[in-house]
Amino acid sequence: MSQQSAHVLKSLGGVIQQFKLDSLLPALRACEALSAKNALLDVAVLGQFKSGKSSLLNALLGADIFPVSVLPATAVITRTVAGPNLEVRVHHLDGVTTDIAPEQIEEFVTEAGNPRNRRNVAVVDVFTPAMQAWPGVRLADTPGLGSVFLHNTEATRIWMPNVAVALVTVSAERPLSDEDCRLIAEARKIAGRVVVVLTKVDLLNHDELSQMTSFMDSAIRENLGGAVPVLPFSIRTESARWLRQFQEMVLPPVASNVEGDLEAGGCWFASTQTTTRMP
Ligand SMILES: Nc1nc2c(ncn2[C@@H]2O[C@H](COP(=O)(O)OP(=O)(O)O)[C@@H](O)[C@H]2O)c(=O)[nH]1
Ligand SMILES: [Mg+2]
Repeated sequence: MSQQSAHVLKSLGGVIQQFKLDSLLPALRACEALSAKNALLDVAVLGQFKSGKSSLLNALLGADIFPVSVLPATAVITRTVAGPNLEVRVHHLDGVTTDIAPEQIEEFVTEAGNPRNRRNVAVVDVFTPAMQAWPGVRLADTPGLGSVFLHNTEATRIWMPNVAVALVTVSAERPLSDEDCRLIAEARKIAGRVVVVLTKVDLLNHDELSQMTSFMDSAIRENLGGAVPVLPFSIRTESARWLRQFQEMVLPPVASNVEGDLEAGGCWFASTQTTTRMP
């Protein structure tokens, strides 16, 4: 970090503390993190509740790290990054950090274990050997947007400026909604790259999947005035194939561009082509 940036951030921190502007603390932390040497590239999964965000991340990691539920499960932003052992670190809103046992994670990141975020968690970091394939990349699970739990939605919005790559999950159970389009538009403004992941495609037959992806391509073009790649995905059937396709298309370019991305301020990709990948 340059001396000037360090000075500005320090002054900002002072102002935030003096006027008790706690809601600005996450944004300040984001600036500090991005300015730090060896900053990580954040790849975030965003999407409506139950659209399969946590399941997608668990499938990618090959480990059940993120809690999955038929009810809204993820209450705070949970990030995962490479580490030699499985370790879980909780950052509280007041700046205090505590390490917890991996079995305790649900008590901190789920709505059931941490209702209305009464434990005042800012973010949870999971260090795992499962991320060794993507050094420098931090995958983040987020609370769903369009939520009945307003504090969850707020947590995601406040943190979004950190995101270099946004994966927006849209469930095959329901066609692309206005809310999904708004989220994709918002993600495009903030993240350098946006990929829409059409989840739960096991619920569709081949023809329905074709119809759904063409509908999404045209709806995205119409609503956003440009194309965004749409990738089908499922954890239930043929998961190995979807996963392979996802890994080929999304993660290696991200991992190999970590340094360039960070130097360029996190923006290395602007999609102009629809690249829906069909089976
Ligand atoms: N049929 C089907 N169900 C899925 C798939 N992925 C997730 N689910 C289910 O969808 C529900 C919500 O999943 P979750 O990952 O918790 O969604 P999140 O709230 O977006 O993180 C759970 O009941 C999952 O078992 C999938 O590929 N196919
Ligand atoms: Mg979740």
